[in-house]
Amino acid sequence: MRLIGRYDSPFVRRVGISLHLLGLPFEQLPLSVFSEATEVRKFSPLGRVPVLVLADGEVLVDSAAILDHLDEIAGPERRLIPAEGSARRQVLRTVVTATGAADKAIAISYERRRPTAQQSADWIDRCRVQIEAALDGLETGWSATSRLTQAEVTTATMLAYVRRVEPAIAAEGRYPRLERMAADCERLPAFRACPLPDRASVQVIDVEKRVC
Ligand SMILES: N[C@@H](CCC(=O)N[C@@H](CS)C(=O)NCC(=O)O)C(=O)O
Repeated sequence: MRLIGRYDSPFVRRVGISLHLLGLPFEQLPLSVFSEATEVRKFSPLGRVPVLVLADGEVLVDSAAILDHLDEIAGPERRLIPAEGSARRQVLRTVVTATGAADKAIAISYERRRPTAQQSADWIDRCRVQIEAALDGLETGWSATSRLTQAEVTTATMLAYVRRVEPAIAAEGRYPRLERMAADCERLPAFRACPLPDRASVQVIDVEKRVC
């Protein structure tokens, strides 16, 4: 399988980490949706990542659809979103809250790519309020589980991305339960295999306007 996209995207990163957790071998094609948009569109007409190209050439787009397929391959014991019942609903509730927050952080990041005079402070504030509401809800309702699920993977990757785009929102100590959970996740081999670019390289990427 081939995963298209870079780990500066929380959506690509959650797919890469899930592939590692499930022990599914893949190679990554780290195309940028900006500087390599033409290449990305050859796989996905929308020009968005992640894209997963299966061994037989079938192309899956959108992280939720990709993860759904990976869970199907993994089978009932290993899948990262439980197959049914309240456990499934609980994980999905967390996942959609976390992906919603990631969407809003990406919206801020994209707003900042526009010429300074055209950026809307109101829009950025609106997104910030939405991210904070999502994080508040996740923090309040967080309860540790005995086994890693997509709830942890998606929340931890979202938190890392929010920290990079809007460090003040996720300042240390503000969301202690989420911080502890994310720190535990980031130590796992699957997370370490899919690192967010470090701050120094991010600045270089930002200058080149190649950041997600
Ligand atoms: N709902 C999509 C969101 C993916 C997404 O927002 N990808 C960003 C990268 S972080 C992207 O491709 N942006 C380029 C664009 O939207 O033009 C998913 O879960 O895969």
